[in-house]
Amino acid sequence: MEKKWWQSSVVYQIYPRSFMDSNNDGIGDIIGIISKLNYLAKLGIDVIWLSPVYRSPMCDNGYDISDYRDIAPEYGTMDDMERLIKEAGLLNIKIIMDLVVNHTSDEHPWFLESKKSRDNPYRDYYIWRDPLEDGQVPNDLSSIFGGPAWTYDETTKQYYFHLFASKQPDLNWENKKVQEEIYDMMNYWLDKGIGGFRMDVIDLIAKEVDLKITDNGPRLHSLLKEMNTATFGGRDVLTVGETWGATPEIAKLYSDPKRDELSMVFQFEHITLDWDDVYGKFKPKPLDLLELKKVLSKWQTQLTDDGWNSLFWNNHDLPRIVSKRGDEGILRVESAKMLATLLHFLKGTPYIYQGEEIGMTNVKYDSLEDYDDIETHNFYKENIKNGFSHDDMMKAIWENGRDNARTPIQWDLTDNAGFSSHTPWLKVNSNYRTINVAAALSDDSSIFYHYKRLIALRKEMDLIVYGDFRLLLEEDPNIFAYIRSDSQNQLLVVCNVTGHDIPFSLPTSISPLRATSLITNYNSRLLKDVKNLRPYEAFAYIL
Ligand code: TEU
Ligand code: CA
Repeated sequence: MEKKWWQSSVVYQIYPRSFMDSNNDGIGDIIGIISKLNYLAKLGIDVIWLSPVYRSPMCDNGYDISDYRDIAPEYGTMDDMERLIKEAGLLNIKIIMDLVVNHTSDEHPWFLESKKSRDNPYRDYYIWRDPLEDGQVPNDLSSIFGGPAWTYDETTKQYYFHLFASKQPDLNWENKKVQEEIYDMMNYWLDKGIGGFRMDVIDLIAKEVDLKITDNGPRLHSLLKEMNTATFGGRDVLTVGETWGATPEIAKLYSDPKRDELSMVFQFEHITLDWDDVYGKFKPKPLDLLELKKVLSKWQTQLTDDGWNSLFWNNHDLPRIVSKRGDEGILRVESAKMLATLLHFLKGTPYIYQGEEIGMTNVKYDSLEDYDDIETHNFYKENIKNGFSHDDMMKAIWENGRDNARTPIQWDLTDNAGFSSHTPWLKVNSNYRTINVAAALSDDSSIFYHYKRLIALRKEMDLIVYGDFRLLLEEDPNIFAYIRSDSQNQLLVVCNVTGHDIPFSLPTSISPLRATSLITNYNSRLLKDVKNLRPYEAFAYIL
């Protein structure tokens, strides 16, 4: 397999609204990001995935775009954006843009035209259907944000289709003109020198609503091939698709280099293991650690040369990993480092979500009003109707709500965590006086420096990027251990995924005698002396 720059890269996701506010209006912005580029360079990342900064009414914080070729005024100007690309470039950091093309905002000029009349030239840019005879919705498809996927429009007496909020009408990808408009827009951004795209819910674009197929529609991969040819195909960029419905087989269709589609996809099997089959993340169930281990290692062994993995615990839709799979209390630092170690030595491209590198935690607002997220509010209403209690819903929101990831970055211990001198759009987590970037930077043993070291090791050792993966201690629910190997070296990674002391014995096939320690979250020992693992202990040795 030909080597690619994005295979040895580490990506850092920025959610602009919450990163850094430069003009003190309480909202993060592009100039704020520019002011923190040196911090990111110090961490050592290669790529920024920038969540949407396009013009938008912000019903879903920018995932509802009303102009793909302009910047939201609260985030800055096109000049700011070009400056960001340029200044990041000077630090060898590429910017990848969020490509949200399953839907637009209902305030996009295309939709404003489309809804004017049934014979408007833009009518077919979206998906319109007649009501059933009794006036009912065309079918029973539902929105991912709750409620029906159809909204009635009085002017033309038809329903339009939306897999997310009613303010996010789905584009009709069967229309050639839609395809051409999107490809033009992608080239517009590529010409500005961006490093690629993260493609929002890309597995939904080939939907066939009349057949009630929403993800992985029959024409999906031919569409992506066409997109590749029309846009980024000839350029050396990173493309990553968000694909909730991907299995390893499907992931290979996207990421097999021979197929000319995408670089890689985000799969979510390790994320949804503790979601309820019917109510999803708002009715979480206990996690079986052995299952988590099986899923992570399955993806490692099934995507080898004919595909590429992305590696992530977090993004702007998911709860903070240290709260979810570690300990946000007394063992916060140890557990955050363990989770980082476990992930960063796997084969694939690691993604760090802003704040993860300092171990930011979930937030627990007492009042529903303090939450901003549209998904949280919609599901609160819907589930209360379905008989959930207020307390159960609040508990589920505290555990899995999207605002956990969206609280402002905690830069220091001054007011509003140094994010802004104005009250921020979403309340800062009250633990900011102890958990913040300034504190992390001034402590050699902080989570930040552990991430920095993991990133640096990836640059030094090809084995971490390309080595084969082999799971050890397969049936052990408490220990996640694996070997990465190439023709010259072997790397052993051992993680205690629990908060308890766990007895440990090395598989007899491995000799500890020449092992040299690479990284640990406690003090290092000779491998042959390790007879137990301390709570959340994680280490790696070169054998
Ligand atoms: O997310 C797609 C998606 O289906 C889930 O993230 C969903 O929001 C939910 O968390 C599952 O329970 C993408 C974006 O990442 C998200 O922020 C957007 O709201 C969504 O698409 C619509 O663009
Ligand atoms: Ca601002």
